[in-house]
Amino acid sequence: MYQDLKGETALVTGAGKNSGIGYAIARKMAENGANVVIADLAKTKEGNNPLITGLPYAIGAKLVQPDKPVYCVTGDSAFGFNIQELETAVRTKLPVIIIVAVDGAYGMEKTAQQRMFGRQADWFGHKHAPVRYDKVVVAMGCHGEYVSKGSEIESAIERAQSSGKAAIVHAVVDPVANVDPPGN
Ligand SMILES: Cc1ncc(C[n+]2csc(CCOP(=O)(O)OP(=O)(O)O)c2C)c(N)n1
Ligand SMILES: [Mg+2]
Repeated sequence: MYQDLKGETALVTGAGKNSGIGYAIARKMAENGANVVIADLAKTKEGNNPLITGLPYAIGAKLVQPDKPVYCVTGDSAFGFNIQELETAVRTKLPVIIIVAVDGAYGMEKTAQQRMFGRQADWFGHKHAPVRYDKVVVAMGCHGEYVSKGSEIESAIERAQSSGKAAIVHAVVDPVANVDPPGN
């Protein structure tokens, strides 16, 4: 996937600076010559890294670079903040590809709790009910893909690209591994 994205436009967001998966991909893509924007680093004036930036920034990037593929890698909670912006993408015919890392949780909060209270303490206040984002977005006029293995993601992205629609790849990630992701 990293090689395939060489030279293409990408926009990465996720979950603040700790979003390991998003940042690992971003770094690799930048090494391969892609234009990478880390949307999470768009700080508010209070200095926070807001979760909500990925999808709207992807739509904006596609607006100014309509001939280049635009990808956004985001956590599931971050995506849930403003999933309704997909209506904008559909209405304005901007086929962005959003890869949603689904651990069913505010994963980075688990990382923070672990740091503060230790691994043996129970995690709290982080879980979501299960949501099939690939199905939700079809009802909004998008293309949806579901992947549960790394080997499936490349073909899912290809199908998303050829759909010509704004597309979501619901990518299942291991919720335990996501507490200590590779880019962390
Ligand atoms: C607007 C906003 N609210 C809260 C936070 C604090 N925060 C940082 S990461 C995070 C959890 C993100 O979860 P998710 O997007 O699912 O990514 P994961 O860590 O699970 O991969 C939260 C709540 C934030 N950065 N921005
Ligand atoms: Mg998550």
